[in-house]
Amino acid sequence: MKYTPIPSKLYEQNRQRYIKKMKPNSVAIFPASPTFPKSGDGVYGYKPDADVMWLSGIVQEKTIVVLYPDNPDKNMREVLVLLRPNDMLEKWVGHKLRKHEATAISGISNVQWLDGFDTMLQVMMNSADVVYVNTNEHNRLDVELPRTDLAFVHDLMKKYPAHNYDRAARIMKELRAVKTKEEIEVTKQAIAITAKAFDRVLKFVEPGVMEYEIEAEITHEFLRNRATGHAYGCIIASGDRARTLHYEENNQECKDGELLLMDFGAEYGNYNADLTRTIPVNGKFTKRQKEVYDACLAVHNHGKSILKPGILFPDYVKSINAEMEKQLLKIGLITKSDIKNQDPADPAFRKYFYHGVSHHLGLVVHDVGSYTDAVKEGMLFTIEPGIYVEEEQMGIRIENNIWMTKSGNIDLFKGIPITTEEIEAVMKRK
Ligand SMILES: [Mn+2]
Repeated sequence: MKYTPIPSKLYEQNRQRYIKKMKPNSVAIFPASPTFPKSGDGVYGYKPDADVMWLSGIVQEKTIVVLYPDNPDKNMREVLVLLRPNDMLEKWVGHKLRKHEATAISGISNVQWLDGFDTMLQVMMNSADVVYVNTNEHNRLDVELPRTDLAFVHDLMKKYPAHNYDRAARIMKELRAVKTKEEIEVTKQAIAITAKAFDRVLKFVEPGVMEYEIEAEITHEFLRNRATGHAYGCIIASGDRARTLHYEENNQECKDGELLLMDFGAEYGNYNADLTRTIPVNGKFTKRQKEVYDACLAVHNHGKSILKPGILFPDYVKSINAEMEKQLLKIGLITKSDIKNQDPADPAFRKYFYHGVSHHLGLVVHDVGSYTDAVKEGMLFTIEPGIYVEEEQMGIRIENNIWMTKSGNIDLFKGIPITTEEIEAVMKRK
């Protein structure tokens, strides 16, 4: 990992929050996600399991976190299980964590080697009544590969069929959605790096540059600032490409007169930033581009003014949609009769705005969290309305990351150019 050490307090606090939600005399087991094979003998760069990361800060394959807060043996209330380092492995792939290093990162004093895990677990299982097992409960989960999370649970249940099992993910979903001050501090670093990359790009873009050259500028800025890399496949979409929400080819020329939509974010300390900006390739918005841009910005600002603790998430979405409808009327993309004759299941504004306006953000870009309940203090959301106009080969999206606070919210992207005037001022050339 490239990032500088994160204070272990972040993870200690998270474990305390989790333990408070556990039933009496229960044990919770969190195995890390596996490494994923490429074709041939390669593997993809290790992406730590978000739950293991949240509980321990450990980025190493085959790690397991075990919590057993009511264990009569004080030393066994929090245990971190690690792969035992061996010479040959380290000659090939490099250093593996020693016990004292893992303790420094996680704040967990009892670190055990994986080869002793089964024996250790047997003693714990024989005394615990409830076992929290962790499976991926993301609402949009869709995988073809065999699920190692399920395999672990099945094995455990086969060996210990008489225990009461419960869902670790249900608690995780609720807790991980609410970010602590410490987590926001790390997120702010991811955002600061993302802001630097955007500034670099504003000064770099001109007619004739290729989309991949812009991607390279961003990657350069990310890595030299200790980001792990991109939080997700970055989208550099000039002209009509901007209407494709997950366009990642980034292989076209940016042409004079076009708009350029860029959706990218740095991953730093395993936390993510998620920024979208739309800029004019030649540094100056046309009158029409500015009109559509300002309509999108008005919806964005409306979102910021109402997304606060207490609002029901579906009510927020309804209000955004109403504002979008108003703005689209104003710029002539839809008419009053379009609205009058619309199918309520597919309203007129959907032709130009066809995605969700906000998602939870954290250790995962589309982080876990509820989209049906009231918004809570501590949640971190994106606000990202978009207007996509096929007739005008144009797509605009404006996205910031907003942290819910007791008194309202904080825009973590404050200071990053967002109005047409601010963008044009930075792009201005002699
Ligand atoms: Mn987003």
